[in-house]
Amino acid sequence: MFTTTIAAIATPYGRGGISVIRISGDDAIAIADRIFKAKNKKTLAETKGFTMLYGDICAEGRVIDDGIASLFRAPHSYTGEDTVEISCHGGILITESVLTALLAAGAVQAGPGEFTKRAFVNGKLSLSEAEGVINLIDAETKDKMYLARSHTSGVFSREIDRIYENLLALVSQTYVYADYPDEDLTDLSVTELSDGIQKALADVEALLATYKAGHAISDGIYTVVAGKPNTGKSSLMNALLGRERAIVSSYAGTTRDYLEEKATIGKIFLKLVDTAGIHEAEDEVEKIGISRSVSALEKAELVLAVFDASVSPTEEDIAFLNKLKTLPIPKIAILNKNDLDTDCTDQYRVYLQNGFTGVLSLSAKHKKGLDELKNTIESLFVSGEIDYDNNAIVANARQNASLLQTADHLKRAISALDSGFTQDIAGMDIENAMATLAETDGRNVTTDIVDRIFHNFCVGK
Ligand SMILES: Nc1nc2c(ncn2[C@@H]2O[C@H](COP(=O)(O)OP(=O)(O)OP(=O)(O)O)[C@@H](O)[C@H]2O)c(=O)[nH]1
Ligand SMILES: [Mg+2]
Repeated sequence: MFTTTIAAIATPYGRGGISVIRISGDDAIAIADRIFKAKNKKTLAETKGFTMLYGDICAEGRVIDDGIASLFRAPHSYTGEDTVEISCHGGILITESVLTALLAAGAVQAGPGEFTKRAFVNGKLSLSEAEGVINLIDAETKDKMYLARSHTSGVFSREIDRIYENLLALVSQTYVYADYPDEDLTDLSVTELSDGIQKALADVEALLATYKAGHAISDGIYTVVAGKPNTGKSSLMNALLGRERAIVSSYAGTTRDYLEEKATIGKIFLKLVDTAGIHEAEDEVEKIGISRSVSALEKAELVLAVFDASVSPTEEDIAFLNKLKTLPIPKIAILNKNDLDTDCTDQYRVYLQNGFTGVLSLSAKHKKGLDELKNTIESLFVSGEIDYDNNAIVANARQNASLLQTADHLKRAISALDSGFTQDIAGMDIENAMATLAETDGRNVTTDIVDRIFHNFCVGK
């Protein structure tokens, strides 16, 4: 399917013990033989797959290093093509020289994710398994790593296949009906067909219900810490990060520009944004900072609204709080500085009765009450333990969108039967559902989507 043989450095750029340069394609073995001379005098061409040979690596007419060539013969390789992986010493110049020699010997430089794209196109991986590979590489939290592994090991793909097979069995019965409408050949009554579709819809909806957690684990939740100046937003940011990242001072207007950092909260992570205090400002720079705070709020998936509960609420607090109530996302009100004697928490609670997902009194400075805040945040997205080895979890917006379309088609099939249409009419909706379900895992997806997904990979993977 691919005419070129690609090569790329598969290990990170830098000094290290070993670097690996990968070559994949019809000419991979011949090209590797041009630069690699095994000590046992055998060429890779006359060596069987799954073999490692030790030998010299040649470039520019001389031996530049010695190393290992690992040979994988099609289809038994990551890409499904003939593949050679050359391990050399991990110096930047050595590694680049090996790659340059391979390019001179006939390979072309691989683009980002091209090895995995070939694996997908050659049927070695489903799309959700390939997406799992990039998440595994990108994982900075344990749960993102476990979820990615669940995808690379096919837990999600198998669930999609299972639902697909059930729909295929149903649709084949509707074909029998369509071909012989007057004969009593089909085993399925309308009620049984409707039950079967209901069951598939329940399976799809169960998957859709996992996206909230999958998104929080895999993508993180864009969370904005907002409030008036000096309420303790940056102190809260630092407390949640567990390090002194943002500048904290008693001067109102300390944070001028917004600051984004990742904070792990149990199984999920937040893309936590500290913002400039929102108020009527005169200063030009401050005005820009405040407008950035407002834009961040517009993108937010969760707001931590910080109030200084050591002083009574002002008109400005109440106006801000009422404005927040109009945002259609979860909001947690933080009544900060509860360590001070002048704790006015109860005065705030009067205004916070509706429209907030949670109201918590804490001290960001003294890191008191943070566990409750973390539990509240985590429980908005994840409840209980997650069985990554057995439960399929939707991990990205693309998968979710295909499943939403699948659910719509199935609902249409059910209402067709409810309205008295014949089985073959419902069958058309089931077929549409099968098409979008197949897209979820990469069958039927357009090349544009495939290109976009693999573009997010690193070169060499
Ligand atoms: N007593 C007490 N002081 C706090 C607490 N949290 C923050 N502060 C103090 O309040 C002041 C302002 O804190 P910051 O975290 O800089 O507040 P901010 O909301 O980021 O302020 P701006 O960036 O100016 O909008 C600092 O002097 C903090 O030490 C708290 O829980 N208790
Ligand atoms: Mg600040």
